[in-house]
Amino acid sequence: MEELLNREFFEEIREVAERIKSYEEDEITVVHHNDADGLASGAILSHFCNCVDKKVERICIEKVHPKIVEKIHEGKKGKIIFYTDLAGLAADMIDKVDAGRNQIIIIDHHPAKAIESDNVLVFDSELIGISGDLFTSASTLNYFVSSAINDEMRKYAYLAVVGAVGDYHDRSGGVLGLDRIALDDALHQGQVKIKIEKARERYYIEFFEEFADVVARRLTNLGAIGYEKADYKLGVKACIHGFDEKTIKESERLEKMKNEKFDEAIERLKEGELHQERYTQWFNLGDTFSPMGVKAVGEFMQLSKDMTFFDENKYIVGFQNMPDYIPDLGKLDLNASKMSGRIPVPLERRIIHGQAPGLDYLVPKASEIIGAFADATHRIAAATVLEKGKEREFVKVFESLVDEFYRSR
Ligand SMILES: [Mn+2]
Repeated sequence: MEELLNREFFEEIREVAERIKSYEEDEITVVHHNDADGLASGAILSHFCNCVDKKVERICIEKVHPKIVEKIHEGKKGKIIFYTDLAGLAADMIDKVDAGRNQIIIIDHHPAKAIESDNVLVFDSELIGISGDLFTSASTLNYFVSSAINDEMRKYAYLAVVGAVGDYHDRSGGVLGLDRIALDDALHQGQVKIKIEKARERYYIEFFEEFADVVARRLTNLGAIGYEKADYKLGVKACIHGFDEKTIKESERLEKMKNEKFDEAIERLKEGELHQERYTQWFNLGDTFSPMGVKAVGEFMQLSKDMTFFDENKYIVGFQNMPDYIPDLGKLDLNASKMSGRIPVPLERRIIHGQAPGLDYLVPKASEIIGAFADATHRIAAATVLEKGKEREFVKVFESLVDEFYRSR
């Protein structure tokens, strides 16, 4: 594998390994995202900590927000805190909140900002020139880091495959890049079999006796739809121990609830709750998606973005209120709204050809301007967390950025 990857990648792994080796406390905190890739990442890292004889405090969050980070770091000193499948862009904020008390290791594949800090290590594929949108999931990164340090972790190669499929990295017909190397590892170990269906690869995972896409979907149901009742715990457990009947039932129940809520939302948008601007069409779901986590708005848009009630030439921006209760942390005074952005296919083509600005530029930039916190941004899908009540202002700034792009051409 070494010859296939760049040197920086191995230097990063060595750095993580050194920090773990010299760590004398007995507990490590793992903060992870709540979608399939995030749950698989949380499972890999937790298991890795156990492999190096550490206890794990696991915290599943939907979004990186200063108030959430404050709560996580409250009372901690001299600890290692991992953040994974999120926080690539939030390193600076986390560094400020932590103020040198702990060692923070961010393992992420979303666009990131490098920072100069002795305490915060940002291991983000994007910073070493590997697209996290196409070539590596967070699970894949966690798999490589943990299995390079501890050989026992190689048995979890299948989780890298689940994470990559969960993030739709198989969308061109099969997973690529680092994800592919992890897949090869899993194939060689007999953990996965490839099945070709309609010129598309599907990955059958022996451990789950199920395909990776089905497993990823269950995990996303548990983590994202069942977020407020902490069903991600069932998901992380299933990653390592398999799915029991109860967990599968719960995933199905959540999916049914989600479909009902999504249908209701489509009706409301058709009936006039969709606002039209020059370049953007937007809506605010408020609390109507509760008790689903705020990932739901993004998934809703992913499923509906090409339906005919949306203008195929406009950006789609949706908001959903963030609850003030974080299952692993308790009640927080967040007063926050989650924004998701998606792109109908015709506009997507223009973005890919550089004829229109991508969400990876628009969302972080607009967030910076209004003081919001973008942490998961890709060209055609992005999210940010803003203060509740600033939704209109966000759209305004977003519009002006698109306008600026066209004027400058
Ligand atoms: Mn991910």
